[in-house]
Parts: sequence; structure tokens; C-alpha cells
Amino acid sequence: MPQRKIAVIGVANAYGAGDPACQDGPEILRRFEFLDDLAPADGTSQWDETLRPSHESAAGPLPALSDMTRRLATAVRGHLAAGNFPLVIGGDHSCAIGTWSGVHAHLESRGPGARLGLIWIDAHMDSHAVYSGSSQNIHDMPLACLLGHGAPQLSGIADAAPTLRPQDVCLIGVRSFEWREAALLLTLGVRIYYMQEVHERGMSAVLQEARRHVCRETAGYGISIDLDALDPLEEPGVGTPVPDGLLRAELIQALAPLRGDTRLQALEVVEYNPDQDPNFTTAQAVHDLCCSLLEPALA
Ligand SMILES: [Mn+2]
Repeated sequence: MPQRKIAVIGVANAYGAGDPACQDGPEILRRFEFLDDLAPADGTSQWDETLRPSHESAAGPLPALSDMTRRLATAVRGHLAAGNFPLVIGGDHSCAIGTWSGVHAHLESRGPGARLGLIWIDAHMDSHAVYSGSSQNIHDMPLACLLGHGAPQLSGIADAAPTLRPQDVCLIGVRSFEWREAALLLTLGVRIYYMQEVHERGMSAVLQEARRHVCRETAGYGISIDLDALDPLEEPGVGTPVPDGLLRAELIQALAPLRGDTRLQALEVVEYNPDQDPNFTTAQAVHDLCCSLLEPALA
């Protein structure tokens, strides 16, 4: 099988978050040189580009975010078409709208009606439909947008139909949410593995089951990791820490069997907040998680 280049796309954006610090995450991680360990011996891994939003206008962050997610979707789709494996490094989680729209557009271009599965690892649900929650931050909404229930400027950016079908999505690690987003996901029938179930069954068993779930009727799947899924006692470098999260070691162990999985289309790791990470502890977690899933996979 030909080698696939890992193409890293940084998204230096925090317009969707309450705290601007995560916009600096990609640059810190790039300098952390974690790619050195991702690259196979022939060096088929590179930091391709870092996208930045245009300046926020008087109309608020939506126009800039809409533009940036479209550029990201185009970049991701281009890499997949070229045979590369996109690794998207946020920035806040609003970039997911662009990442997964781009992956879905690629799958659709190869087979009309092709569906995308997605495993969303996060302490939160990120499923506020616009104006439904107490938070008005766009990074609380990306999954709702991808399911066709968010801001019209952000939903359906690659095509008119929703990017994701509810039955093709799983959330893992959830432990902080509002009833309106839970009601939306429950109504839609999205499978949610709350943290309690992860504790009871173990992350490896849960992730394997989630993979089967999102692969049932889809042409491929992706993984979106919000670093706040991890336990803040271990990983302080996030914007919205929530106690009682995943341990780094158990997530690494769970991801490792997915190395080389040809159904896996892309990986996204978001919400790294360098201001909260003076010792680069969480930067190391990003490194370890990416290596766990990708290091030998494409070599
Ligand atoms: Mn999130």
C-alpha cells in the first residue's frame, strides 16, 4: 500500500471560544516539533499550513468563522483528494465544522450519497443550536451545525444537506452539558457514551464499539478530540476544564488499535490552551495522542 503523507493543518482561531488563548495553540505545538515523531523515516509528514480567521467585523464572529471554515473544508478536501491524511490542530472546536464538511465533501465526490461517521471525544456536547443555550460561543455549537441544526452561516458549508446523520455519530466522555443540547441529541438518536459508562466499561471497549457504530453505514469515519475530554488534573492546558475526565494513558491505549485503519479519514485535536500549560504537559499529551494513532500507521 502506498504511504500516505500526514498533512497537518493548524487552525489559529479562537473566535468561537470565550478565551482567546487557544488561537496560539497551533503555533506552540508546531514549535514543540511533535511532527518529528509522527514522520516515518522518509519524512512523509509535514506542517502544511496554519489558517487564521480574517478580522472580526461589526457583525460579530460569524462571517469570519464562516469564511475560515470554508477555507479549512477546501484544504482538507484537497489533501484527501491528493491521498494525504489530514491532521487538523485547533484552535477552538468551531474548526470541526470545516474539517468534517471537507471530509464529507471528499467522500461524496467519490460516491454520491456517501456518509461520514464521526467519533466526538469531548467533556461537552457542543450541540447548542443557535440561541438555545446560556453560552453564545460558537465552539459550543459545532456538532449541532454538522447535524444541520446550527447557525445557517455555518451549517451546510460544503453542500446544502447536513454533513452528518445522527445515527453515524458517537460522543464519548461527556460530563458537562445543558438540557437543551441533550434533548436535541436524544431526539436525533445520537449515541452518547457519558463518562460514567466509560468508567464502567473502559475506554478501549467503548471506542471499539463506537467505531463499529459509526462505520455501519458510512464510507469512512473521523475522530475529533477536544482536549477537555481528558482529566484536568493531568492535562491543565485547556480552556474549559471539567473534572473526572479520561486519563491520557487510557485514551492512548484505546486509540492504538486503530492505527492503520483504512476507514479512518482524518484526525482533529482541538482546544489546546498554552496559557494554562506552562510546563507543556498538555502539549505532550497532544504529541502522545497523535503518535498513538498515527505514528506507525502510515509508515
Ligand atoms: Mn468541544
